[in-house]
Amino acid sequence: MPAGGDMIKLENCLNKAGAEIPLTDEEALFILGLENPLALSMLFSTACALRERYFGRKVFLYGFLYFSTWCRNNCSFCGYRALNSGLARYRKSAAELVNAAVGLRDAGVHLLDMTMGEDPFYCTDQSGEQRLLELVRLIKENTGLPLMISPGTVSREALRLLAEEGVDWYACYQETHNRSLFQRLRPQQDYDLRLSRKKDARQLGFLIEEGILTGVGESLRDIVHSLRVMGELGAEQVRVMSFVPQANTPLAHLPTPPRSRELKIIALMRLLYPQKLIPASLDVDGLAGLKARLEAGANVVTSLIPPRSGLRGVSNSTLDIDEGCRTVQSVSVELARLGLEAAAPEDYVNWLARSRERLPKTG
Ligand code: SAM
Ligand code: MD0
Ligand code: SF4
Repeated sequence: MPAGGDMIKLENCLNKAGAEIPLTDEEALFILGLENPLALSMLFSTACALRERYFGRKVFLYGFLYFSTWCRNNCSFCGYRALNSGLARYRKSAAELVNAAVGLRDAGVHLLDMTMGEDPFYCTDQSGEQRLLELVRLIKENTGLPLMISPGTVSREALRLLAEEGVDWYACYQETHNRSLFQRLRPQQDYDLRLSRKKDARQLGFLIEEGILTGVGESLRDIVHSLRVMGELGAEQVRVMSFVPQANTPLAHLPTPPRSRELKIIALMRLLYPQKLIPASLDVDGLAGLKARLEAGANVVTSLIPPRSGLRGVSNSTLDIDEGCRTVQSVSVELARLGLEAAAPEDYVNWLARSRERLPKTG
């Protein structure tokens, strides 16, 4: 049982959040520091009530196409970093990708997230940009689904062309908004450039997703600061993923954090931003990790990957894929158990249209 004073403080915070009165930084920090099981279950049920207010029992499902695992960067946390020579890499052919995309569409995903390492083959110069655009066009023509692109820090011009092609979302995660930690996580990358690309994308008419990693040496204050920046950016989708150590990387020996940390951040995001999309990624703990993330207030399941397609994830890059546990079918069974259901395709399309109407008008 937490001390009486803390219980009153918690009830106060949760009442405020329920009334959608903004929490102070100190209140957000207090929430991130909770450990008592009763306090956590109160937190999670408030987060779920807020989710239900705006999304009912409906959850969105995102298919994941990691089409190139080649990367020019050397993020210290990522197995796809350029210096990792111990990795068999791939670039998927257009035919393989269309096949996977159509399979995901037919199974019922609401969106396809086209993700790559920062692979110059697809995007940096004129011809590179052409390859990425051709791939996007092909997937769009063959599926008609809404698209998210996660290409890393590409040029503003590349983003402009992708927007013209009708891509809905630009996902690009800062990982942290503490500049010195950013430099350790993303050495030789420019903090301001990465952040400004998201602002460019917003101006170009994209919806944007911002995200952080947890368990990489950030403080609770850093997390609260990140959540504020996400709000200022106007990101419609905000995420947190627990760091999962990768072989042959500088952070290979850093342990993965206890999951309560990610769950508290998901719940706090929901308290601060009841209307935003918040992913429960299958890429961290597979299907077994879905329940806790949804019960913390997430409302999008990401990283659905077709079995035996040779496509990989990122953090737990092969977990559950070939077993067929990252499919619409398996996820739907789990949703039903939790009293939730996959939204209808038109629900997602309508959500997108409404969100686009709220974008600041430019030009
Ligand atoms: N290359 C692009 C980029 O970096 O923006 C897009 C793909 S990148 C692999 C997508 C995200 O995966 C990263 O921004 C990071 O948040 C996450 N990620 C990478 N390695 C991870 C790890 N070891 N544990 C958890 N998440 C990880
Ligand atoms: C996910 N592994 O959704 C994916 C990835 C990239 N936009 C998303 C981190 O969990
Ligand atoms: Fe490359 Fe993205 Fe991995 Fe960094 S996180 S090494 S940019 S794939």
